[in-house]
Amino acid sequence: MKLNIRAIAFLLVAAAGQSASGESPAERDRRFQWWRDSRFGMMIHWGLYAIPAGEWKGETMDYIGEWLMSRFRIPVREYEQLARRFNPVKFDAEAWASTAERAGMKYMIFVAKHHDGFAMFRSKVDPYNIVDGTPFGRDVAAELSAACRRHNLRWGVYYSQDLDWHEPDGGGTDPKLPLNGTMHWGNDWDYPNHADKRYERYFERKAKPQVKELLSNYGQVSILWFDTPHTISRAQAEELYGMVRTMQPGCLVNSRLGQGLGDYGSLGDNMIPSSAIRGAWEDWEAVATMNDTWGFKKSDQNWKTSRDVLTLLTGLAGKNINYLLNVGPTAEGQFPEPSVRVLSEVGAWMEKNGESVRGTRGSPFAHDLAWGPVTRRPGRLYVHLQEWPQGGLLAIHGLHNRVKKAWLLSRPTEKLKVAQSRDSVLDLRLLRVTLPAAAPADVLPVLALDIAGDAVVEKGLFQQTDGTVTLPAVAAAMNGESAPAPASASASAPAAMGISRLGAMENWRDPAKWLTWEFKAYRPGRYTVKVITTGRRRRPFETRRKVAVTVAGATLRATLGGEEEIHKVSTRYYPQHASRCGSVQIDKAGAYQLALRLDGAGGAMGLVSVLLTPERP
Ligand code: JFZ
Repeated sequence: MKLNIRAIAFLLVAAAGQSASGESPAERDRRFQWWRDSRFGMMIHWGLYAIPAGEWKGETMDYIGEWLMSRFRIPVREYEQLARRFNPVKFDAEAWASTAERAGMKYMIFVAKHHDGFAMFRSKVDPYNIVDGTPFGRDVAAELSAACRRHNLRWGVYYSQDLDWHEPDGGGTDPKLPLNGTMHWGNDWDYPNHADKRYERYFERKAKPQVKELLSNYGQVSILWFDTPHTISRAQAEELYGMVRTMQPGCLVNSRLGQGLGDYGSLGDNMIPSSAIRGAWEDWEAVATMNDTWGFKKSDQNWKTSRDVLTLLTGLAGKNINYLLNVGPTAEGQFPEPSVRVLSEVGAWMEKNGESVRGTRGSPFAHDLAWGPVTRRPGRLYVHLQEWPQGGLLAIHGLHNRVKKAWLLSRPTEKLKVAQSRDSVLDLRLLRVTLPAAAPADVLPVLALDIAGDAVVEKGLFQQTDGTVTLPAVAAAMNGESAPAPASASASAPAAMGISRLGAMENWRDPAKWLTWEFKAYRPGRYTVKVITTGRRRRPFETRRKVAVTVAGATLRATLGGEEEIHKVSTRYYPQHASRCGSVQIDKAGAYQLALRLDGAGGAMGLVSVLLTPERP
């Protein structure tokens, strides 16, 4: 392996766990500027798997379509036959790039090689590719990257650097550690003897040289999106990172390269955090499907609506998180019609309201307002009105700036009435905006507020103008000390308690630790107290923990029953449940503390928030 001085520098710095390549925060911000301003990108999962489209010998698969070869344990020699049938005569790079651009997307990430090992680009490394191995014979990566440049889209590629079911030395954990009840990560049906596998042979022969081809032959590459790092070593990950940064210095690498390397955090599939994320990475990207599969499946018609997509896009933007939305084209080379329709509707919204997403940064408030998520740019705030205030009377607590002007982005000539006051007891500013009494017909209206200077908001947590008090896990103070782990604690000790990528407090088992929140309430009354928890992917409610909630001099003891499932597009894959713990009286406006304790032993739970709701709205 020949590495120039620059690459060696990357490796030395990366190995030291410092910021990649020793770049300064200012250099890093420059590298990230276009990506942060974009907020919205398209991922494309397209390959041989689009031909069977989720069906194999009469059986429809119950998993994501690009995993067909693994799900049906199809022998390599049999799966390879699909390549001879791959002739997507309707493929039109211009149409794909134009659809992405018109939807308001600013970058494209094309799956160049997925786990099945088939390269969707010309590769001299391996003839198992779209140019040499199919009747189609065209380099779609070359056509698509050129079309992206014509349509103001940054070009990025996804490469499965670890899993490769076509190769005897492809990665994947030991089959004794299955992915799920029936499937394994690696190919143990053609290559059952795990001990014979030498990932390093695969890495040197295929993965590394193909990544080099992708970095050399398609002009500027703005993102290298790696995936499922089960086997790759730290040294191998450093080598790939160093090669990317040497050959494409501005390129961003996601965290699924593995071994803690990369430039930004990739959330789990369809994982939508309930709060802004504080943790391993400064920048984060959510990756999501438009139905429930990445690769095309005939049977999957569970399409999200444009309102769903816009709710996710604006909710994520309000948390400084990019939204990478997937399209799975058909074997003929076309985007599924529902995808095209939804993206067209999203584009129509972006035409009028895109300034509330593009080039903005996340909310200055501690969490979404009762009406919806907030984004900002210097001198301006955007409130995405997922809920329309009764009678059009919008009130927002906690904004310290003078509001100079208010209007709906979809009605730019209609200036709205604004009134600002200050609650003397709580020293809490109150903004009132008079919107049209009835919500406009357009989906997800956006209120723009021109403010004097950059947004300054009340610090801490305070009652919303709809009377609710939301206490998010991410804003809790952790109290108490865990009992020291017994010396015999094995390496498989349970994961530590902390805020997960979902924005929830996870792995909270130890009753010796409890959470507290300080908040301001301005409205005396009786309040229902609910604990909101989140489960694992698509799992029903499973905690039933006993808790004790202490607030306003009262203590409520309850067993979390998860009786109310919270149905939002953001909780579709990671369900959230509300458990009622009782009600408390708040006698007067003022500052309060709420403490949440575990009562006795029990399973871990993912705490999203504690919610106080007035019993009389
Ligand atoms: C991976 C692939 O296996 C899948 O086929 C698709 O390409 C997706 C975008 O990425 O699936 C993952 C990888 C990581 C997580 C979940 C699914 N994760 O970290 O939770």
